[in-house]
Amino acid sequence: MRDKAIITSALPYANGEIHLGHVASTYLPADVTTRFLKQKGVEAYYICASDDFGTPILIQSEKEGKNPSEYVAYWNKRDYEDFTAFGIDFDFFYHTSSSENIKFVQYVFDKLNAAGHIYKKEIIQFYCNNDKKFLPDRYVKGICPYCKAEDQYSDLCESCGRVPDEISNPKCAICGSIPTKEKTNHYFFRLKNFEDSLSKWLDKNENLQKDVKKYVQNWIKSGLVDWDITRDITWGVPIPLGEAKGKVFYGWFDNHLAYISSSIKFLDEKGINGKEFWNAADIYHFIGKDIVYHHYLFLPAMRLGIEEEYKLPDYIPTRGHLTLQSKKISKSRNWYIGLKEFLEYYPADYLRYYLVAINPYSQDDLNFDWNDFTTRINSELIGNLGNFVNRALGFTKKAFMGKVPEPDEFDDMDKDAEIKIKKMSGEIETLMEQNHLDRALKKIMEFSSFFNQYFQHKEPWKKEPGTSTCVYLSVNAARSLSILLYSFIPNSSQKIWVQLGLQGSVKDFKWDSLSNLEIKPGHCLGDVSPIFSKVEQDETEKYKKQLGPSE
Ligand code: B3M
Ligand code: ZN
Repeated sequence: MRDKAIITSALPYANGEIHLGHVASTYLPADVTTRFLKQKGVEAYYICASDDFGTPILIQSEKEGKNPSEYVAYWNKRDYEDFTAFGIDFDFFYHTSSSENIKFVQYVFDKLNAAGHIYKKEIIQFYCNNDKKFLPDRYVKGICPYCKAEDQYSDLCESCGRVPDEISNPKCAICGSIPTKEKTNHYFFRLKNFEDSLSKWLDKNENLQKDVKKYVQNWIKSGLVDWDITRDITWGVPIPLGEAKGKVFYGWFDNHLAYISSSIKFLDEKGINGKEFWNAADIYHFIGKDIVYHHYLFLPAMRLGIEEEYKLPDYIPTRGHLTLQSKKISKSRNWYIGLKEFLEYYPADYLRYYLVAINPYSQDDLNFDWNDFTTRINSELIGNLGNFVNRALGFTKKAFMGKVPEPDEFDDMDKDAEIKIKKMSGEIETLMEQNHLDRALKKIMEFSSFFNQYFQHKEPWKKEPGTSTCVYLSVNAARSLSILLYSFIPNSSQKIWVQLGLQGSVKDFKWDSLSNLEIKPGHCLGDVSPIFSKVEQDETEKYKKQLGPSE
């Protein structure tokens, strides 16, 4: 672990609302990791931006009669608000259409071009004589040549998931007329040049997931194809060549460069040399498994192509997709739950808890299930954690007027409990560093459960000898829990902190201190009340209907 880190998560398209699927695979794991690194004393920054360019956005803005800049500005703001409500704590949220990014993208292109990694080639594209436009990607609809599904975009069949070489029965997606085929010049990035260097980089980077590495290596072995980086549309980063007037870059050429350009802007404005920081930091790009190709091949190849002026990522944590009630999320089929709406019904921490708990560090899909959500919140968050904290603090209030007593001698069980506290920081840290957030959370909950049983077993309410030790250790364990849980459920963690009567914000307390017994005899607790409230099954049923998706 370096003492500096930049964390990014896949940039959300400025093209619609954030839903549970987005946050589960990408934004939440990245946020939890950043919060943890900060607790560890790493100078860590979480940088994100809206992904503003591309044909789908242009088409949608045209449909809504807005100009694309207005359209993306709306979604940039809205997405940021939704993330914030969920406790996603970006240090900086910018946009790919920023002047800084446009400049940087053009700079990178010029450098790649000068190094011989770019070439121009004439290609045939669909063209609409009615709209007087070339029709890339989503501008053409037709029948999928593989599965024969109708009404599919030319760049992706949503029914079989394949990318058609050429769509059958092509129609202009704007006016429905039949397009012609015209010649146009496009620029290509020589991805093929990078087969060896990419393969070497993958081999030597120990921090990348093994299973992902393996299949990316297989793609490389079967041969990479040069990459068309041009679009003949009006919305995008202009290609900085006189001969390329009216042409812009494909969105995947410019979007990931905003990881860098946004970081540099943010850091430079803080008075930190952005480029130096980037190159001295651990670089994390959190993504979902559908964009492995882009992050394990395009992105590193482009950085290699500019001679690693900005270092390649150290970690690309890649996770699977969220399904809803075991079915694939689909906005067009209305099978999704918007984040904003969900948070009108349940506290952010309930969702954060659940989505980390069910989310392994792997590409396996994970499933949001209403019953499971209700059960886990009630039994784990409330029955275990909430119950322990409330019992320990409530009892201290009642029996000792909120003042932590001087401990008596420690019997074996007390000693065991003390060791648990002392070992916790190291154990959890290892899991967090390995990206196993779900396992870390599970272990924290086991710690809570241990203390629940400890408290139960000690029966302090009988006021027999040993009571004060039990109270002293339990209150300290609650303090450890507050620090341990900060990155997962920050609001609840802060509530515990305040109820413990501790000053300031839990986030300012360094990780390693969680294993100290820092609450001393004589310390006074704050006001104590239940941290969580139960999720009622019949309410869940009601919300489930309101929030969708409906079956
Ligand atoms: N905007 C969203 C996605 O495909 C896309 C990510 C860009 S990351 C540089 O998940
Ligand atoms: Zn047309």
